[in-house]
Amino acid sequence: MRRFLAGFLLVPFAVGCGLVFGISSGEYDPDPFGDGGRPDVVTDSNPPADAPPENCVPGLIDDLEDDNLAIPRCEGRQGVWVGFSVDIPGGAQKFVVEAPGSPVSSKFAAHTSGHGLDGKVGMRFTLNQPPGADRGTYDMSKYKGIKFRAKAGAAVRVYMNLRDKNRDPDGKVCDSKGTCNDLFGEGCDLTTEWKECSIPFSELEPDRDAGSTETVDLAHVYGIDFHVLPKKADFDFWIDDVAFLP
Ligand SMILES: [Ca+2]
Repeated sequence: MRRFLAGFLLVPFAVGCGLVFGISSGEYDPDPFGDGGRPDVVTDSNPPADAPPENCVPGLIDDLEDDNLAIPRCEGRQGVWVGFSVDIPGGAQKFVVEAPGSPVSSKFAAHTSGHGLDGKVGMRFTLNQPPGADRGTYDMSKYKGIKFRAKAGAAVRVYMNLRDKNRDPDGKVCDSKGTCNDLFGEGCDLTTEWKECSIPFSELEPDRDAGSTETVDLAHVYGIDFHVLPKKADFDFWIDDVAFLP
C-alpha cells in the first residue's frame, strides 16, 4: 500500500535570522543558517513496514521498489525514511514514495517538494531502528562511501550527511563540544535528469568546523540525511538507489 505523508508547517516560530550566504559549486554547505541546535520537524508518524528478507541485496540500502518508507531488513540494517524541515510559518513540505523512480530501478523513488521553508529541508532514514524501537547505530566502516541516484525539479545542490554518534545528539557526545548536528557530509549538483552521485567517505566534512581533525565515526552511524537549502523558494527533488560504495 502506498504510504503518503504531507506536513504543513504552520506553527509560529521565530526564525533566527534572514542571512543568506552564497554557496559556490563544489563547496560544502557551510551551514549558513546556524540551525544545528534547533529540532527538525519530522513529517512521519507511521511505523515502517517490514520488507521481506528476500529483498536483501548486499550493499543496497534502499531502491524504494517496495513502495514503502521502510529500509529493507538486510545485512543488519532496518529503518525508516522521513521528511524533515525546520518550522517556518506558512511553509509546507510533502514527502512521499512515488512513481516513477530512476531509470535503473524504475518503479518508485523518494520524493520531497514544497515551498516557503528555510534552513535544511529534505529526507532522511535510519539504519538500525526496528519498528517501535529507538534508533541504534550501524557499522558501515567496511565500505568506502555512499552512492545514490537523484534528480530535481530545477537545478539544485543536494547534501548527503551521515548522522554519526559523535555529531547526532542521541550519541550524547557532542553536547560538550558544540558540534551537535554539525554533520559530516558532501554535496552533489542535481539537474532535472536522473544522475548518480558517488560520495567517498574520505570527502566528508562537517559544516561549521570544516578542517576539524575529527573524523566521522563510520562504525556508529544512526542514519543518512539528504537536504537542500531552499531559502524559502520552491524545492523539489528525488532520491533513489541508495547504496554503499564497496
Ligand atoms: Ca527505485
